[in-house]
Amino acid sequence: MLSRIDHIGIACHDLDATVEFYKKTYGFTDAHFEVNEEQGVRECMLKINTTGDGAASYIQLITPTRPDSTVAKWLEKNGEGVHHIAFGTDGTDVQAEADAIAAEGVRVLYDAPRRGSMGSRITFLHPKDCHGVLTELVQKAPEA
Ligand code: CMX
Ligand code: CO
Repeated sequence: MLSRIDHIGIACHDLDATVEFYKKTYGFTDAHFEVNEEQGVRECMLKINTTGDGAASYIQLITPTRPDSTVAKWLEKNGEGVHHIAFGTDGTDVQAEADAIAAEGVRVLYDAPRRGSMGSRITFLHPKDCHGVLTELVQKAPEA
C-alpha cells in the first residue's frame, strides 16, 4: 500500500544556497546530504516531520552533477521548481506496488528498483501517464 507522501523533489541550481533558504526561512534543520551518481544528482533531504509519529516526510533538494543528468535537462527547460512527488510504501515491496500500478496502464520507468536516498529502493512512473506529475515510489531501508 502507498500510505504517505515520502518527499517532494525540488530541482535547484545552487544546492547549498537553497538548503540555507529552507533552514533560515522555515527552520528545517535536519539535513542529510548525499550524491547519487546513478541518478546524476547531489541532494539534500530535509526532514520536515518532527511530530514523532514515525511517518517522516522530506523536502528533497536536487541539483545535477553532470550535464547529461535528467535533472540538468529539466532545469534547462523549466528553471528551478517542483520536479517530482514521491509516495512511500507502507513497508510493502516497491516492485510489487509498481507492478500493480503498471497493470493500470501506467509506464514504470525501471525494470527493477534502484537505489535512492538513505538506502531506500525507488522507481519512477512516467509523468505523461500521471497527469503531468513525475511520480516516484519509495521503500525505505529497514531500520538499522
Ligand atoms: N515532471 C513533469 N513532466 C516532465 C518531467 C517532470 N519532472 N520531466 C519531463 N517531463 C515531460 C516533459 O515536459 C516532456 O513533455 P512534452 O513532450 O509535452 O514536452 C516529456 O515529459 C518528455 O520529457 P523530456 O524533457 O524529453 O525528458 P525525457 O523523456 O528524456 O525524461 C523522464 C523524462 C521522466 C523519463 C526522466 O526525467 C526520468 O527518467 N526521470 C526519473 C529519474 C529522475 O528524475 N531522477 C532524479 C531524481 C532522483 C531522486 O528523486 O532521487
Ligand atoms: Co526523489
